[in-house]
Amino acid sequence: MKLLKKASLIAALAFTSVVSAKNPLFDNVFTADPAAMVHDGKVYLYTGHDESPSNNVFFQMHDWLLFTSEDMVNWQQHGPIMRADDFKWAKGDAWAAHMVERNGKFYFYTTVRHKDDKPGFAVGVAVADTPYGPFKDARGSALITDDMTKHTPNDWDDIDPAIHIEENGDVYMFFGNLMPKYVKLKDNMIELDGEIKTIDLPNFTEALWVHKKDDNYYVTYACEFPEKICYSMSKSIHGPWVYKGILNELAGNSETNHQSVISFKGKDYFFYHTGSLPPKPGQEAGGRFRRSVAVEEMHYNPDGSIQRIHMTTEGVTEPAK
Ligand code: FUB
Repeated sequence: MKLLKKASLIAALAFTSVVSAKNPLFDNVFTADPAAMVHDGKVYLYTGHDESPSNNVFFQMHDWLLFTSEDMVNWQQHGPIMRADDFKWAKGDAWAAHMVERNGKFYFYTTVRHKDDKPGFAVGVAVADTPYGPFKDARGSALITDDMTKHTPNDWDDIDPAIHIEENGDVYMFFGNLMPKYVKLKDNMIELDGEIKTIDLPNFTEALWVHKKDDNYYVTYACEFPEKICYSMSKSIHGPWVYKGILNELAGNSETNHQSVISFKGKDYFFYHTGSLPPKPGQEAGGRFRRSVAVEEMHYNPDGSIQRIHMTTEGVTEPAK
């Protein structure tokens, strides 16, 4: 059985197909929780994988998918890069993740549900020598477990890890649901280096993402419920964060709205997910548990603030050069 799983994973990795941009980006598979990484002239888009048979059945998410593009218009579809149960201590639930490169290694921070010895959602970290994998658990245990934070009673308050590496090499992990939190990581990328701190972000729900442009830090996050994307700005990774308002409105037909921001070949892009994939014969349409990743160009104002995202059906039509 184990061998079979490995074999099908290798087969999936070998299989790639090319699709052209439109929104949602991919219509042959349900994708969610985009986490984009720019590396060596290429965009690596890691996504969750919605497999719920119906929008009345809660999330069924077992693995994470990978798509790549050299121009933001043409996308190569790869197979799954990892399953939640590749973490031996995890039960399943491959929720939002984040990939980052450090010193030639690729670290994949993931949300998963922990086995019953430490119940609740947890954060794991896997590592590989290439952005395609193969990924293996970097610690053999969770980096964050539910018992480590007590700010909210729910057992899904330690989800959605997002990494930011400072220019001096310091690494921070942002994460959380209902209470936004961050913690410094050691240089080895797989251990905490200090206490977990909280941040003040209005109407925070989940899906933190931190990026820096010029001398401004930005934290974008899902706010309210159903979710919009809001953002705050700061001059330091430690805040104070100044609330700047709504960046993206409710995304069609989905209560969640999980974003990812990149700069690539001189342009800025905003990934998000919607529930707007139309039905196909024999297949229920997209919706709250059957989501699909989309992307738009993102534009900054001269004062560093970000213009409201304009969600489109066309997506990105001009190839990045
Ligand atoms: O995809 C499962 C969960 O839904 C993610 O972890 C959240 O950010 C929300 O998108």
